Parts: sequence; structure tokens; C-alpha cells
Amino acid sequence: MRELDERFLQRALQLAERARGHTHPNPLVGAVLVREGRIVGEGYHPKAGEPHAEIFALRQAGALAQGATAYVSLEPCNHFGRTPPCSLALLQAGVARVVAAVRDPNPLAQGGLERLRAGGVEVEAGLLEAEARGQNEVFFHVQRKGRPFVLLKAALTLDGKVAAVSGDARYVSSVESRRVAQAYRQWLPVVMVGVGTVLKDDPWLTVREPDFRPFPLMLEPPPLRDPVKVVLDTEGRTPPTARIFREGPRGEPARVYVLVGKGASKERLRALEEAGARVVELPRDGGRVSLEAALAFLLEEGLDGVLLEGGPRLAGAFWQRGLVDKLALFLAPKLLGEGRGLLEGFVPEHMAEAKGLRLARKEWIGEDLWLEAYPEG
Ligand code: AOF
Ligand code: ZN
Repeated sequence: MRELDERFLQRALQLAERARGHTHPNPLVGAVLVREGRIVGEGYHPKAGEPHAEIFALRQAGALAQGATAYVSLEPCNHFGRTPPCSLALLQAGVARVVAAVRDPNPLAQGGLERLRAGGVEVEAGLLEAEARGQNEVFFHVQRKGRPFVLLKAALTLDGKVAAVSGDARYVSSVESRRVAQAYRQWLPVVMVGVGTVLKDDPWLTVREPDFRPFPLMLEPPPLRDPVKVVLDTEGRTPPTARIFREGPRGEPARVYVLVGKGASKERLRALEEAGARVVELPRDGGRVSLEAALAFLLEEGLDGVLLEGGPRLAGAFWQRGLVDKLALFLAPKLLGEGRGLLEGFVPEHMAEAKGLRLARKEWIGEDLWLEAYPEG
């Protein structure tokens, strides 16, 4: 019985993965309806503003939902938001039992299980909870901390350098690592760089040939899409001809925000707007755009996760403010000697000030070592 419950719930988690990268600021959610051991309906939440996972599963099941068990990767919502509550829809359809992997942390939406129980439905939560929390790491983080989730991604030589002294960084890691690294762009709604990286590398910041290994529950790739590109650029030095403004590999128009400091040259800002950027003036902190203000602005826009791709000065600034929530690192078997480190400006005097990391993944990829880690404390 337990095994069957796990199997159907696992299926709900897998369905949720189909929309990875498309639901922000909403979570990934999947639902499976089972009657007499048979799946009679399946669904997932495709996009914020569209119906929730349960609704698609109920539509597919029709009258067969009567007496069925609903397996959901997140507690059914209980609020009138962009759509009516799923708890009510499940009750009205006559579902007999609901198994949720994890309770909804969103105070506006939670309480679905109580409402269902009060309506005579058998309810349960906590099965595959760790997997469900992992799948929606961004959503759970944002609900707890009230600011976007920041993932620092970098390729390092074995002696910890991200670029040569000249700034040249093409390429530190192998092509296999770079394809995995691209998958993180599909996951998070924003890819962020400092203006130095735009000037030096003129990157595209698009999703081209991602390798989705970071997401073990994903059975088939979601529709590919490019992230919103955000440049932190206090003085508005981004060249209006930069590649970030060009249309993506699937012909999508680029969505670019250039975040500048108050008082930046109006003329430059106008040229950036003409290039298609949304230019936003934010308060400064120590001369540069305030990182806290930048994150708060992005969250207001519904952009709740940031993939920080460099360069070392921006990474160091996020790190020193305690704003890095996770790291994805690719360690290549190369040595650079003198070069640019991962976190510029972070200069502890003693080993005791080094920050510990909790490793969540260590895996070989091509010749490189792929690590995921969380800062401790
Ligand atoms: C569910 N099933 O598939 C999802 C849920 O703005 P709304 O109305 O779409 O509500 C979004 C909130 O609902 C979101 O923050 C989360 O708490 C919950 N998402 N709930 O029952 C779903 N996507
Ligand atoms: Zn719902």
C-alpha cells in the first residue's frame, strides 16, 4: 500500500517537472487521480495564472474522480487567487482520499487539507516530503525568507580561479559541464551578470542545449525558454549592441533588465531603452547599485530566483552580504596559478573566518567535478 502511494506520488512529482522554468513565482505542482489502482487523471500546473495541477487531473478523470485518491506534490490550495481553491474542486468531485507530499508554506493558500478533512475526505501529508521540498527549493526559500533565491554558478580551475588575470575565461570547464550549467538557466527565472562580464565576454545568456541532469525527477525536457537577463550596471555602461539584446535560439525576443544606480547618465539609459532594455534606477549602496534593492525589485516583478553567473566582483559582493543561497561549481583539472578568484573582495585573515559549505552533490561530469553546496549557518 505504502509502496503504491509512493509510486503514484512520485508520478505526481515527475509530472510537475514538465513545467520547470515556466511557473514562477508559483511552485511546480503535479497531481494524479487513482481509482481502483488505475490512473484516471493526471495534471500539472503549467504557468502562473493558469489552472492548478489538480484541476487538469479532475478534468481528465471526469466522473471517475468520484471515490478516487488524489496524489499531489503540494497541499491543495484553499484560497481564491488567480483561480478558485483546489480543495473545493476536489470535494465537489467526490474524491475520497488526498495524499500530499508537503504542506503549502504560503499562508494565503494553505489549509486545503483541513478543509478536505472537514468535508469527510481522508488526508495525509509528508510522504516523499524531502523530494517535494527539493523540487520546489526556490518556492520554499522565498516563502521563508521573503527574497529571491540566489544560486551562484561558476567553473573553477583546481586552484580556484574563474578566469586568467586578463579576465579571459573561455573556457575553464568541459563542454559536458557547460551543458549541465545551461540547465540552471532553464530552472531559475533570472540570469544575472555584472556589466564587467557583458563588456568582457559579450555573452548570450540563453538556453541552447541543456543537459537536465540537475533535476533527477525530470523524465522529459520541459519546453525550453530563455531566462530574463539582468545586468547590474551602476553607470549604464552596457553596450546597446551587446548580444544579450538579440533574439534567442528559438526566436524569442530577449527580455533584458539593466539595473542602474540613481544618477546614471540619462543619455546612456535612453540608448539602452532603445536597444530593448527595461532600465530601472535603484538606490546605491557604497556607490554601486544596492543588491538588496535589486533583489526586492525582482521579487516584485515575480522573478523569485536568480542564477548569478559572474563576474568575481559581483559574486564577492553577494557573498559578503550573505545573499548566496546555493552554489553550483564545476572544478576543472587545470591550474592557472595567478588568476581571478571566485569571490573578489572577500578577504578573511584567518582560516576560522572561512565559510563552511554543506555539500549536496559531488559527481564527475566529463573530466570535471560537479558540486552543489549550501553555505553553512
Ligand atoms: C495547488 N495546486 O497546482 C499550485 C498551487 O495565484 P494562484 O491562484 O495560482 O495561487 C498560487 C498559490 O497557490 C501558490 O503560491 C501556492 O501556494 C499554490 N499553488 N496550489 O493546489 C497547484 N500551483
Ligand atoms: Zn490550487
